[in-house]
Amino acid sequence: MVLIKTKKEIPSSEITPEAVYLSRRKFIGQSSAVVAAGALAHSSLALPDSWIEDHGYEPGEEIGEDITPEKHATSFNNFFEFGTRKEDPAAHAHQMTVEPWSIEIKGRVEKPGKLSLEDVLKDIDLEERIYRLRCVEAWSMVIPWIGFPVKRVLDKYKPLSDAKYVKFTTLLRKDEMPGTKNLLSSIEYPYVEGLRLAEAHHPLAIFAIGMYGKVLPNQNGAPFRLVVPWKYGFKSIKSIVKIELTKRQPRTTWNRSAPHEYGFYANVNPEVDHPRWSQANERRLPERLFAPKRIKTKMFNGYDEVASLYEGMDLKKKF
Ligand SMILES: Nc1nc2c(c(=O)[nH]1)N[C@H]1C(S)=C(S)[C@@H](COP(=O)(O)O)O[C@H]1N2
Ligand SMILES: [Mo]
Repeated sequence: MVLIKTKKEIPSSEITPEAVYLSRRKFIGQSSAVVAAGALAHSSLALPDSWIEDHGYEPGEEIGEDITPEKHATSFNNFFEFGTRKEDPAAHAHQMTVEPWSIEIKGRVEKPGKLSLEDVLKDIDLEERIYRLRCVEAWSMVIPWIGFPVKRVLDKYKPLSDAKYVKFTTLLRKDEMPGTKNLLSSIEYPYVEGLRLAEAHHPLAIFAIGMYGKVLPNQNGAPFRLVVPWKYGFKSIKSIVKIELTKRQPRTTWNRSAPHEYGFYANVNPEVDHPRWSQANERRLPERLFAPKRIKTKMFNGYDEVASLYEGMDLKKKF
């Protein structure tokens, strides 16, 4: 179908721009397919069936990289607030109340405030983005997100000229998040992540509110999460309740927990190994027992268009 089932072999470095271009074209041709973000704000509402049919999510055989089947992307997760095993988020995240949801926007912005998710999403059009997700643990998936550029939201609240970083914070509600009660946890809660403002402004950085043509399941970070496809997965923080513009680099969860293992930048880089394992290759999920899919990891996860954000930087030091 339109997005992925093309006969042409799409070079993997182009899968996203190509997919985005095609989906935009599709949207322009059929105005009914452009879904106002507000329509997805309630988790009880799904995208119209016709939209899903138009896009067809069966994994394509023809392209170099198949979309990861939905059942794998929604049952093999990292969301430590619900436990550290891959199956824990799918088992426990239903306990998280996602309606109503509000997001506080504060710090170096002209218009701070606490807004309902519906207000944050007002006047924002949705796009589908098919992105690779490369976890620092050396596995990866290909996921069709539904979202919009981070910049669209930040612009509404007008960052001040001295804002240099964006800090994101996940919900912390202990009685709904069994993982946060673990006294031996390797990380602290609430989960915090951050980007330089220039990174957050890059058109590939999105907030997602859906995947596979539906609203986000809780285990994937409902109702509102970050997706930064050229960085390791831990930067793509889930279930965001606070966005803060800052002058200084925020202290982020995994970086605080083990600074020599998890840098603030966390760009996917096959030349900078994790102290305990190589980052040169990755396992593309799902794997079958006797058919492991080992592929070479690419610089910036294959998203070369972000390279200019790091010009003149030593990415071995700023890992
Ligand atoms: N709040 C929060 N966000 C999080 C995590 C987490 O434990 N808590 N895990 C991160 C990691 S390590 C990865 S790989 C991705 C996984 O996203 P997915 O489950 O949607 O594939 O979420 C990231 N966002
Ligand atoms: Mo990860």
